[in-house]
Amino acid sequence: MYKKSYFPKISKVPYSGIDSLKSSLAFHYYNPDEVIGTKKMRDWLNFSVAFWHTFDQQLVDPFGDGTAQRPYSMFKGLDLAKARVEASFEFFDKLGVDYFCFHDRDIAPEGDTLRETNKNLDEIIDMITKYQESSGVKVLWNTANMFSNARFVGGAASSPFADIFAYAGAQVKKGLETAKRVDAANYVFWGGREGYESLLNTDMKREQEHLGHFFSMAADYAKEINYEGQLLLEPKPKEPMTHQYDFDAATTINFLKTYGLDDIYKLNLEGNHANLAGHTYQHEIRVARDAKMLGSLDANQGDKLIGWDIDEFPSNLYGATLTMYEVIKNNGLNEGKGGLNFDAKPRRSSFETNDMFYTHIVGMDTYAAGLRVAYRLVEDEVLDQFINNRYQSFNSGIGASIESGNENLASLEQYVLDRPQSQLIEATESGHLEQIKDTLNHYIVDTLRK
Ligand code: XUL
Ligand code: CO
Repeated sequence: MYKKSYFPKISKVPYSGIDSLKSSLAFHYYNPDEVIGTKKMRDWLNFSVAFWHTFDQQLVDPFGDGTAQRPYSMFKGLDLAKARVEASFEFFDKLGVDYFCFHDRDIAPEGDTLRETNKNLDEIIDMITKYQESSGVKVLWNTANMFSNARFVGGAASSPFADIFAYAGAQVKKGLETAKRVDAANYVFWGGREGYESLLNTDMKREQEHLGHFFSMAADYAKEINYEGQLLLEPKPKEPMTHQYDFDAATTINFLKTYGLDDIYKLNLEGNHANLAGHTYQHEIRVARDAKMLGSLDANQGDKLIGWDIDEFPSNLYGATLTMYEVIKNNGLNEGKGGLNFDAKPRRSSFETNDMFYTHIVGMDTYAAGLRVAYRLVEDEVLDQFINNRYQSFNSGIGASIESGNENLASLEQYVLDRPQSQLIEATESGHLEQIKDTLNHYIVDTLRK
């Protein structure tokens, strides 16, 4: 042990209910073993800490250096890597989270060659697997960082340079072996620099074909080594590249279908990425759910007033409610293999050690509250009633005939040709959106009061 304790002033974060309105180092809505409907809260939510934001991040922004004050900042190199692992397992235990996620390069430093880098990685993984055994903490997913190093300037699997494609292949091979060693429930690919800046110097089709080929090689290798976790792609529309190949859920699903990979891969969807693509988070989750490709979630939020990906901890109850609505309707995330990973970091001004806890507490409580409200909405069929009603004209008559494929354009013409405008207007109904939103507000307030 480098230190006996990294967070000596903090004890296990308890569930205190809502007796006090003031935030404290306690959960007000997250009561891990409480059963909501069919599952315990912890199993609906499978909360996960993102190693990179919580233990590596120095809280830089595009204009300023890091501000973070961390209890292991006196260490360097592999010592720092090891101290961070020690700190992280103390953190998971005190916070009461069951999972964490990491990139290969978050947890161990690079050497000069991949062989040296892999050796560093193995040393840290040895340590992590020991901690996993004693604590029971699991890995929700791991991934390869193929975007920070200068070699990935033009991408990894979509790089115009064959040596870099080869390097990325070798790195993912090690990543999948690591996933197997730590028994990661999922392995994630976020295409950091898989995209392009300008078509003036890019062969888009050739790059996308390379990418498709890369993902099929990765799937083959996962099979070869019997890695049984779920493979996931994580869409993001921009940052760092101007055009990202995995723009959003629909684009990514289309990409997977084009390369015959849609039976193998599912999606890891992130709140702020959805917003950057001009969607709500709920939209992205619904697209994946409808395609039966909902894998896991990176739970964070953006800020409409700032244009970049700020990875803010979620605190928006409305958004969390609608996200959890989709999760419940999906009966959980990929049969319990998915979870809510806080791909989120404290604000640059929240630099104290305590803030590492407060940020996770607000994120966990927000989603726990969202789960409680959403479960009631589903149970009471609040939205289902509105929606089923709205489409009821397709349940009989011409609507049922259209849905069963018995109509064609000529028969539809015959049906409406002489229908006066007044009758057509009568066939429509108000969407009652404000009424629904009012009901939703009542559900949020009423559920959380209890
Ligand atoms: C970047 C992002 C990544 C992925 C993993 O915006 O979300 O942290 O989740 O590489
Ligand atoms: Co993410």
